Amino acid sequence: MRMALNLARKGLGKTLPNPMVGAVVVKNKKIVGRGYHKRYGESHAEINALMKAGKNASGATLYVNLEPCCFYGNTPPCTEAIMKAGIKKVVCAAYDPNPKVKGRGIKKLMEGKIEVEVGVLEKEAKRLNEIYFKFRKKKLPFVILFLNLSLDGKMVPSEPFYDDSDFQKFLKRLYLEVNGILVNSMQSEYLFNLLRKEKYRLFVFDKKRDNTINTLHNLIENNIFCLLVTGGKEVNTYFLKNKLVDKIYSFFSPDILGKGENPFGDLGIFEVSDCVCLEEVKLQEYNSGFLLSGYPLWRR
Ligand code: AOF
Ligand code: ZN
Repeated sequence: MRMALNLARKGLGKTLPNPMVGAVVVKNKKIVGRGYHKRYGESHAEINALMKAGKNASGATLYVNLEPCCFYGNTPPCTEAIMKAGIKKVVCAAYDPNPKVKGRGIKKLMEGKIEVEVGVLEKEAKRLNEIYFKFRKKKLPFVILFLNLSLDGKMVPSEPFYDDSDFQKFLKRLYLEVNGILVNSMQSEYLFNLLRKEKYRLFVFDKKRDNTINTLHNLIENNIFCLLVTGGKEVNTYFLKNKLVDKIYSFFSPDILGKGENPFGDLGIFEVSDCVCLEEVKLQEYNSGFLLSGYPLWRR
């Protein structure tokens, strides 16, 4: 399954609104076929892996990080191809939240007398496709809040990571998934330069004008599945207070400013025990600073 997840990752930035999916066919403890969903509209992971396996697929086990589909979309149902190939057992990581699938794929396979196991590395699989799961379940884009802070927690008006090639690699990877950026009116030159690469659509935040939830729903209609919020204090506070943030990246440069703006204003929290905390925190070291990431948890 780990191999399936790694194969799936190769589709990063090319599959949305489809998920990233990888599949491995195993027979007599040997890998006889591997495949992944390369880009939206093209054949599914299972089909690519089954093609590689050929006749060896008969009696083999298929590992896949998402429940196989069971309907005609851009491509025919994977469940049919799996049964036709004579696969004996299917191991998958998670159910597909697509209303056209949602357990029906598993049911179809079981009706075809195929042994099925669901839930292997489920958490990792859901994280890998966190953008897909969010829009399928909530019809909302996955919102990433990006903060650029000094060591004393103030918003840094420049980009200390401008010349940091390792950090640029991280940003490149991030921008493969992000397709909309929300800013407030005060923007840095760096961000504007990035936005000129037109793939990203720019939204300017206006609390008075926008009903944010409606606006976010509209973004999905416009194929914005992942929104990067990188505004000022007002935007950050609004998004966090309204529980609209799915993930936070906070870059800390080892500089002490002594003065400057805090990234958040009043969040309406009175007890320390009620504060917003981050889960699954990771810390990555770069030449120009540290990048902390995590998923916010609201305790109230
Ligand atoms: C799979 N394997 O590799 C992927 C799946 O229009 P289609 O035919 O490409 O179908 C897209 C839907 O199929 C997508 O929304 C999701 O439910 C599922 N994605 N399923 O068995 C794959 N990419
Ligand atoms: Zn499929």
